[in-house]
Amino acid sequence: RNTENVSSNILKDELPMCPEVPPNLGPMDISTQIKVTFESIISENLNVKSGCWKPQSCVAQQKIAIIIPFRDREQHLKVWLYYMHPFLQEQQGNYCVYVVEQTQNTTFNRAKLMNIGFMEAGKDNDFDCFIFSDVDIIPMDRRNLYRCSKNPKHMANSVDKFNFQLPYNTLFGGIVAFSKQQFLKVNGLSNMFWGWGGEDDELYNRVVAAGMKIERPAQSIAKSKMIFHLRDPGNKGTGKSFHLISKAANRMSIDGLNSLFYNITEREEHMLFTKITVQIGTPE
Ligand code: UD2
Ligand code: MN
Repeated sequence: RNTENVSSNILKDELPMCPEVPPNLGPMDISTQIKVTFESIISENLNVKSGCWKPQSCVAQQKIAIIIPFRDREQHLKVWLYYMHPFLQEQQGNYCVYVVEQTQNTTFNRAKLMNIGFMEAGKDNDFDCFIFSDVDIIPMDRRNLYRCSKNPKHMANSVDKFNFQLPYNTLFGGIVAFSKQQFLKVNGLSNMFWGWGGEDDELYNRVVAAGMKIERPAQSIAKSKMIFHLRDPGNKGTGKSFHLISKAANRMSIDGLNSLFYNITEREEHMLFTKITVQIGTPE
């Protein structure tokens, strides 16, 4: 038994590091209209276990947790999983997928779900990198690397919904990547954004207030599609967020990861993702 361990360790040590830029990446065709079942996606991704995968031929440079805030978007989740498992594998990522689901019938709070994903994934593994993605955005080019950088990275800067342009310079929604240190530095996101909008702009202000810059991939490789949808019933915009956004720097140290309360009601390990269902309360 001891010798086995030793030899497998040696084998592991002999694996080279994966290259910084994985080989042979390029554009891909995607259709957001595809009809797939969980069973068919599982059968095409048998190497994925509890939502996790890592390359066998090299040692990945980062351990990545992908966090998806979620409620009642099953069709979108299927499309996302169908495209993204092969995509992340082509990129030689060492990754796990977490779906953080808010329990029904309360106002949606995307930011809080993202904070919870960070905390809960961190209990499973020492992840280096956290990529927060909407369930409805699929990149169209494998060169858009799902990796963390020296600065927090905004990866959805060329979405079809906005004609592949950045609608405004401080947009920070859709997909963002933070190293563990970067996310801790901004104390995560505000927990105070109930309903649609503003939480991403507030996060942008936190990053700036913490003295960091934002990176974006080149627009030519960042093209992505958002699956068409209407505004969800439990996610109406409140219109009250401007004040909160502008005061991000003042609140950053007291509103975020260190003021986060929630109850996990269920944790399910599916083949393609871990699902964490949480009660997060309601706006006062
Ligand atoms: C924009 C941003 C998004 C977020 C949002 C405002 C881009 C490309 N996207 O998206 O990141 O800042 O504005 O909050 O900039 N969700 C559910 N169930 C719900 C409601 C939301 O699963 O009932 C999740 C899901 O992952 C969804 C995400 O929250 O993709 C954002 O909600 P949205 O898609 O309705 O918002 P959208 O498209 O305006
Ligand atoms: Mn959307």
